[in-house]
Amino acid sequence: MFELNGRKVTVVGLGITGIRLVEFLKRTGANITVSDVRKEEELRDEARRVLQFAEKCYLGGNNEEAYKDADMIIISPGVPYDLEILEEKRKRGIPVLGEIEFAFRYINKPIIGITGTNGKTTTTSMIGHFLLVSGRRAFVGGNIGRPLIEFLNDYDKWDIAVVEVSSFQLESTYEFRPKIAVLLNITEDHIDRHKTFENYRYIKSRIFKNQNDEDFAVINMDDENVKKASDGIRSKVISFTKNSKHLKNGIVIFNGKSIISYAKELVHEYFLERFHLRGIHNIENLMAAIAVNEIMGLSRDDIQYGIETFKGVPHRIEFVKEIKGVKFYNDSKGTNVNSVIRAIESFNESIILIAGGRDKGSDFNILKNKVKGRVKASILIGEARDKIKDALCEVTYTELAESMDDAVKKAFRIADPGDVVLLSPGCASFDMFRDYEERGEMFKNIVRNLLVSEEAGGN
Ligand code: UMA
Repeated sequence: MFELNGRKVTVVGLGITGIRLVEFLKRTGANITVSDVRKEEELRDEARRVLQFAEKCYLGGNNEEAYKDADMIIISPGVPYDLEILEEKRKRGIPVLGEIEFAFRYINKPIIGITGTNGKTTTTSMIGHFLLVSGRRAFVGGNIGRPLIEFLNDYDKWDIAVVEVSSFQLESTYEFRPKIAVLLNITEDHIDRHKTFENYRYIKSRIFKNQNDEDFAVINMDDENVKKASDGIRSKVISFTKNSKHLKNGIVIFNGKSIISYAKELVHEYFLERFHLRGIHNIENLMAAIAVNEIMGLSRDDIQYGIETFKGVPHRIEFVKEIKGVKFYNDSKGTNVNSVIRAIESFNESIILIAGGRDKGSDFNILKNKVKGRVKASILIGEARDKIKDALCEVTYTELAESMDDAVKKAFRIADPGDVVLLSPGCASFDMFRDYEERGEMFKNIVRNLLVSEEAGGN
């Protein structure tokens, strides 16, 4: 914990993380400086409101003055870790912490950290749901859209923090030590920021770095990269797998119909008939969630109740509406190539895929095999649309669209009754939208109004 009264603290980035940081810092008596490359008018209202708490504000660029004399610098996840000015401050011994690291130093309660390339949000929500329905006072946050620093606003309200942790956040951790760390899977993502896949995998492994034999690691033993990233860790390992029938200290699928846990002395069976989520990847997420909640001491019946009452998360293969026999699904959170593969695998129906957005240096050729025979058309949007078209045009019909509205209408015209229209972009949203949530909400609104606008002859 830091004594911040009167200390000069620079907050870099005034998105949701920066806003919550400034609110917290104000209560500590710190002397706050804020910096954001956006101009004041480009900030959201809440960010403009907290500017009044700052002694100094540097907006519209990355001004070196913002860092001058700082005793500590706290960065938002979207701020590149290797900015020159930050490197220079580190060299001079000034602490440069990510928000997760900073918040962690103030939290003396168990933290469950969930990372992986895909499934983090669903698994985090599932773990939180199981804990909450069993009566535990769980804070659910992190990369899921609610910064961990918010925990501190109501410290006494929570007994435990369930935190989705991204590679952007892990990159700037030093002492962060979750009581239970979950690593779901590692496939290529964020190469534009982390430069190489090996570096990305190394950053993911940091979730285990400070754990010791009193802590737990929940890992996917079917994923070679997860195994590499968890090699030599000191915590107690609970594995999960879809390929083995029995696993000492682990969780397995039984006949595709139930999950058996050998994690504790008592063997438990969990039934899947009333599990609402599609796709084998969600069974993997569920196995991880079961492992965590068994470690947390939840009863078998509480966990089974959680399985039956969890309805999924918005923007993750979220059913929107059925129109004239065509089902529309919103997977706007599918921001990398592998999540598109997982989404496609979740359907037996023929798919019209809406994809595209800002490329993160991905190889879309990986999609070819999955798309072939399953995706009857792909409608492509955003900056990456030509690159995706080049990758997919041999294996499916492709069409370019100018906007989300245009894409949805084109997809609907191609679709036959019984088909699925799936928005699973495989890209970041920032070329056309504020974030993936805005993209998903827009998709849902267009779908909900589709018949009305089509009948009015709208285009
Ligand atoms: N900014 C600068 N300088 C820079 C870069 C950005 O000043 O060099 C400013 C931007 O102008 C902007 C602010 O920083 O005003 C945005 O900060 P941010 O990108 O960290 O966004 P937040 O709103 O604080 O949201 C962040 C996470 N965003 C990113 O990692 C990009 C959210 O994850 C997270 O939910 C939130 O903190 C709470 O923890 C989003 C995400 O896309 C969902 N995450 C990536 C992913 O899931 O793939 C990692």
